Amino acid sequence: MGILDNKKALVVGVASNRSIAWAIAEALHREGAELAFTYQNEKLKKRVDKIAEATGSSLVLPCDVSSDEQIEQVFDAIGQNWDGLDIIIHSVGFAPRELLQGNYVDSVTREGFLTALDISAYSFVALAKGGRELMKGRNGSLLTLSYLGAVRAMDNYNVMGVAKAALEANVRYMAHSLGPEGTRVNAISAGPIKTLAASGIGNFKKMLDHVEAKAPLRRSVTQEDVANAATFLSSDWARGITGEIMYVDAGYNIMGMTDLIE
Ligand code: NAD
Ligand code: 0WE
Repeated sequence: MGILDNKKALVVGVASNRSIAWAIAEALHREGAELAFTYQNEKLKKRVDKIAEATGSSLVLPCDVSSDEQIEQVFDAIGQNWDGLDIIIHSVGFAPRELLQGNYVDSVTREGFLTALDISAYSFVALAKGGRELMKGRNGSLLTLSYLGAVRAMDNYNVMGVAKAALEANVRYMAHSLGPEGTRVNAISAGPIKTLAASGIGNFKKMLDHVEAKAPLRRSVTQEDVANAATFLSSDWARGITGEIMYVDAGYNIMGMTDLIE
């Protein structure tokens, strides 16, 4: 008996075995969900095939979220294989690398801004639109991944912070829109985790050390920490929760001034 028995879930955002989406897929599977996956491009297909095999899934579909056509094809395929859909996990973010360093106003461009907002924020509601009919009336759950840079100014996160702010507002408007049909919409705001999306980000180790020194729990979080919270939010245990941004960050976000106690 798992808390997701009989639920069908689509997982978007696996790029490696370190992806947050990979750990979420394992946890959803452990709790009994049946899974479908998408991959961004042919280069990543092999890795997604691996997690699909490990979780007994045979639905593995191409989806670059900048393409409405590919999104439509994903839900056509799901509709042909399943009688409905209960859960969508959106674990996708992207901004051109040059924009994720240095002075925000210097590095931001119109094109980079639009790309960041398109891939990191619009794509969540695009998936909601695509899956809407399949999810209607099933106590469905949509979940995305955010970061504290949505609500605080942070070195280097720059345009991604603006995109995450739009993503978090998207969560609230989508919750308002889809609530009447029984679909919940939430986000997890995760603390920093070493994944592909974090690789090549300067000073990432420094960020982890900082969190481990300052967070109430004196540690950083793991993919599994996020995956367990994601499983809860996707389950009927969270039936009363929608429009929420849940922090899974060892408590880092609550802190103000520290280091005054002798
Ligand atoms: P990751 O690199 O494993 O995942 C990012 C995913 O985005 C990849 O699977 C990639 O294929 C996908 N993606 C990017 N552009 C795409 C496109 N055009 N179409 C389809 N897919 C596309 O890294 P991750 O850390 O697991 O990131 C997952 C989510 O978690 C992101 O939204 C990220 O912002 C968020 N997040 C990460 C951290 C962290 O520190 N790692 C912290 C908080 C939130
Ligand atoms: O959301 C993210 C990172 C998302 C991301 C990562 C990349 C790297 C490769 C978006 N776009 C790109 N583009 C690329 O070309 N995180 C929460 C992880 C992260 O990224 C940071 C962070 C943290 C934390 C960037 C600067 C500062 C902190």
